[in-house]
Amino acid sequence: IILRHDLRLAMERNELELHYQPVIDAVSGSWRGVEALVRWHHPQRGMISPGVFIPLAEQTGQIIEVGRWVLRRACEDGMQRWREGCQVVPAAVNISTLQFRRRNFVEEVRAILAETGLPGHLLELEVTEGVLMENAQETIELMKQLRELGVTVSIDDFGTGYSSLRYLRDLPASKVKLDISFIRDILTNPDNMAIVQGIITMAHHMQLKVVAEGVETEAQRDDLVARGCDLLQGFLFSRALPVAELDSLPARFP
Ligand code: G
Ligand code: G
Ligand code: MN
Ligand code: NA
Repeated sequence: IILRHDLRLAMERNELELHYQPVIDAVSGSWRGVEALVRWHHPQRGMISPGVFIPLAEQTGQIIEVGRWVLRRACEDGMQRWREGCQVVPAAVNISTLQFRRRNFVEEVRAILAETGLPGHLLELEVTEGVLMENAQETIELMKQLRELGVTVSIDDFGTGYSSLRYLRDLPASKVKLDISFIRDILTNPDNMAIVQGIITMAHHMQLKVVAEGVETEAQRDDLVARGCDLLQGFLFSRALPVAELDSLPARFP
């Protein structure tokens, strides 16, 4: 098992790494963004998935420190790529509910943007539906403040929570990300087909873009494109890669 102590050492020893998975335009195949996904390169245990240590960090409160590191690194990497004249697209960073809800979160984002020099429009934040359920009014206010910095917010794992669709209507978010579970059997499960189509129709009505995650096959991609999905992400295009390897990918996916 992983202990609080191990995670503290991991931070001190610089064992966390940030990888990036491209998000592409469903129609043109060109890059529209990247999602930053943290990894823990453990000296003995090898690569530890965030699915393992993020829940632990949330329990111990260390997610605040881990989250701050991720945010800063994503902004630094984006800025570095900009300076090097690489193709720069917005980076989406996952934000835990605890981190988002913390007093001064917006100030923290503002400070990191100022310190790294990254323009706010090159940063997106992904929050889950859980954030919406606790205090909708406060969430709307936070998102408006982030928007003033140029930073946009996406609703991650959409469709898995129990948030009211009414919240979505009132929310200054820019994208919803369809949960991977809907995509996995979209071609064989009529219920999932209907849910995905319903979310896309409703999101478009509210001026929100829809991102499908976990796209692994061309058949899934074709179905999502036909249903009007805007953006695609998944192993069909690329897994998450270290920042230095992003340039080995095509500028446009066929
Ligand atoms: O990359 P992978 O599929 O192993 O990610 C597993 C989970 O960990 C995903 O649900 C993802 O949202 C989450 N995750 C990855 N990176 C971060 C991060 O930097 N912060 C938070 N809060 N969650 C992350
Ligand atoms: O933030 P979120 O929980 O949505 O994180 C996305 C997760 O999905 C990451 O753990 C990432 O490694 C994983 N992932 C990305 N693309 C694919 C894919 O095509 N198939 C599967 N099974 N997982 C994927
Ligand atoms: Mn995500
Ligand atoms: Na997701």
